[in-house]
Amino acid sequence: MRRVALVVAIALAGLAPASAAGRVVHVYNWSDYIDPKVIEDFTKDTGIRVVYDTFDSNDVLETKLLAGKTGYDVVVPSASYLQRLVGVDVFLKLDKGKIPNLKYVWPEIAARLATYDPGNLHAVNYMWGTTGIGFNVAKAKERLGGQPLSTWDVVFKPELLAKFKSCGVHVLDAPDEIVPAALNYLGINPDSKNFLAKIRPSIQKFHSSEYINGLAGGDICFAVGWSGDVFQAKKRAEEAAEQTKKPVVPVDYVLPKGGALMWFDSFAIPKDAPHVEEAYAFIDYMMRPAIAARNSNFISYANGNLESQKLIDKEILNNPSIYPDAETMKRLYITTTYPPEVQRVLTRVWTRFKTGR
Ligand code: SPD
Repeated sequence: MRRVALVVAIALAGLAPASAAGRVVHVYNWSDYIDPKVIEDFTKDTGIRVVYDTFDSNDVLETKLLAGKTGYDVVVPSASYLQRLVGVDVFLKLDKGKIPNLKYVWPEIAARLATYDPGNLHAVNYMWGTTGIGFNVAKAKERLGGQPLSTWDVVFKPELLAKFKSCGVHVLDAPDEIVPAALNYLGINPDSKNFLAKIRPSIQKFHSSEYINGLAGGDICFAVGWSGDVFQAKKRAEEAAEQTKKPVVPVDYVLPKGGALMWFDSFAIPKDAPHVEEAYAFIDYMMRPAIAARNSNFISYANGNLESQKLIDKEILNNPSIYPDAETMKRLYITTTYPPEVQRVLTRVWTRFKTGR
């Protein structure tokens, strides 16, 4: 993935504490998952330079962490991967005294995260969201003839997905999410072999980040994707229309009625992190309510910081597809880590699905 080396010179920042000269933190986070100004401000406020790399797949992150010596100080695995990596002792047990802003965590989210990391010993929730469908409202209307796009039928009924083939369909390259979505759709029908193969011809690409610009620019019309990313696509489409004075590409997100995955991405520190003190400083900074709110306002994801909600834009906080209300919450399910033998089957099923063989 893209490497964004944010070398914010301490000398230029002017505000940097002199004692912090030369300090650095290496952060490995999801793409499109932070307000870039927040990184600059972190350096200004603490004097710690940030080297910021991005990924768009838990599998990529996991492979690196299992190989070791990544050089990263802060990483952001999703909860089911966190669970497996905690099991093989990849992360430092957090010294919570070094993260005073933990007092702002949202207890409900911390409790949910404890399913994966008992006692919340190794991770602090950053953002959380859901996996649903991003779509071009106008193209969906044309193709579905006014029938609402509100269930997973539109993905898993081959004849429905085929209607979108001509305007571009992307699906997350995330077997741990798409296979459970298919099983949930089937009501856990185990015989899913041919089932996925039938929708394969309508899918142009498996990718976990290109769909943001794809939807915003009208190059694709349909994506199984992550909530905040689709809302970022909507925002980019609106900004582009504003700049070009052309009609806006109408993007929307739906959490299908049949149920959708809810996931949690959390900060953790690898055991072999070279700059542990700086990693704590980074996590603590991200847990400042004002900073957590700025990030959520920028990336359209819910965060795990209760106090920040006072500062979150109303259109984000009151959007049930970002901050689900009790009714929406009932439709969300979670997945936990797979034992290695199941993971192997999943990988095989996924490769067969993608290659269409
Ligand atoms: N662009 C940031 C997307 C973050 C998505 N995290 C998803 C994890 C799903 N298991």
